[in-house]
Amino acid sequence: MTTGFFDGIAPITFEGPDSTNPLAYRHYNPDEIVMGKRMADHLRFAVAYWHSFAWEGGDPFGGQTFERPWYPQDDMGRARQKADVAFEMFDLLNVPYFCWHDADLRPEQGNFADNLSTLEEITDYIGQKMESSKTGLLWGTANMFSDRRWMSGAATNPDPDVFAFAAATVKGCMDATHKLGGQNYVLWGGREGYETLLNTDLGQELDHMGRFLNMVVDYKHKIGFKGTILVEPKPQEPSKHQYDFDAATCIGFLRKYGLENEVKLNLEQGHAILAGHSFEHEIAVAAAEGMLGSIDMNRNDYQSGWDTDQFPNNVPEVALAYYHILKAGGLGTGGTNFDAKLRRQSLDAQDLIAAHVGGMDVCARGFKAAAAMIEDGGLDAALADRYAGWTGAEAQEMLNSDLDSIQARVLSQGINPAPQSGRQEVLENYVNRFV
Ligand code: XLS
Ligand code: NI
Ligand code: NI
Repeated sequence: MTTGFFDGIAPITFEGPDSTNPLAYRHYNPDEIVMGKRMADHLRFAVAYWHSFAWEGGDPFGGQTFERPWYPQDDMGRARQKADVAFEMFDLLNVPYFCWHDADLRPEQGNFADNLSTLEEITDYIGQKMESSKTGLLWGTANMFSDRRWMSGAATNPDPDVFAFAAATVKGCMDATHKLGGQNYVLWGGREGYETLLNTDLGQELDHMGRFLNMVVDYKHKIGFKGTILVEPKPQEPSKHQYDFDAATCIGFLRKYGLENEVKLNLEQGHAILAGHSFEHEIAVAAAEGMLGSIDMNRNDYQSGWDTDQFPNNVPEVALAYYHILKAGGLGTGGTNFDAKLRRQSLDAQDLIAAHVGGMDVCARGFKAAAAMIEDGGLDAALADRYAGWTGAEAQEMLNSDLDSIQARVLSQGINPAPQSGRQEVLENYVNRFV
């Protein structure tokens, strides 16, 4: 028996690029082999429970616009109904993964003991559903930013009782993630930052955050959780400044607190833009350090300057992101999570399906373009050519020498570099052949 929420919508299948059916995949063909692997296994798509089922359509100027049979979300019966609808959507989309926050799954109870027991109850229910579903858990996480108790931070809160509440909460969420076979556990610190330095001891807060994350890693090993611990950079919003500002900042933080071999990054397209970067920049920075973990795929409205969490629709942008992911050896335990929500005027069940179908198709198209560029090898050849000088023995020896001997060599050989073209436009034209 179904909930009826998606009545009239058939399972979404691949119909090819010529299809005009708005509810069909035109590019995402899960079983198609690309670079030796099923497309589904490269992309590892996930639905974000919070945007698709918990968010009610509010914005800073107005409240709920959606009407769903599982509202108001203050009751465990309706939490189960919400889970039923979620799994119906996962089946319709044939999506391999989903992701959640504790607060998306069950109502806030106002105290820790009841938060924990209701989380256990609903994740047991979800676990039963997963037994007959093809959809697995990409990651779980704790929402430590919505309730007012978190207003001054979680692990970075000046009040040690909030640190304790946060630690207890994360333990419960890690246990639930482990129970459901989660592939990763994510920490995004929306309120781990500050509103004003006038009331903030930045050094102490960072030390607490480093200690907290070490406890998370210790607990992962204690319970034998094989997934990856991920932190998610974002420069601001909701805090004025967030400590996990961008990939480079997070990497410095992880090294300072001895976590560089334990924790990787979950990078989000819109967060990269908020930090003044491109998505491929963030991916390349993480990949260069071996810390690429997973991606949250979305886009911002480039005029509004907010984290608008829209579904992706720009193939060339997505192609460059997947190009760097493929170059880094793929997503590993990570995946492509649609941390994306409908516009608040998109009221219908069909909008929810169409948004994911479009997002998956845009990603598949970009991914295939990226794979074609890798297989063609044009960018790699251009790189090899540009750095060819460094393959010489003299250049390599220089890296192990010193300023004295380098100066002597420049004088004796009369070294006088001849500038070479960077060929940016040539390379941009090359990319345009594929996207
Ligand atoms: C918010 C974040 C959030 C994380 C999970 O901007 O992207 O959705 O992905 O807490
Ligand atoms: Ni975000
Ligand atoms: Ni995110």
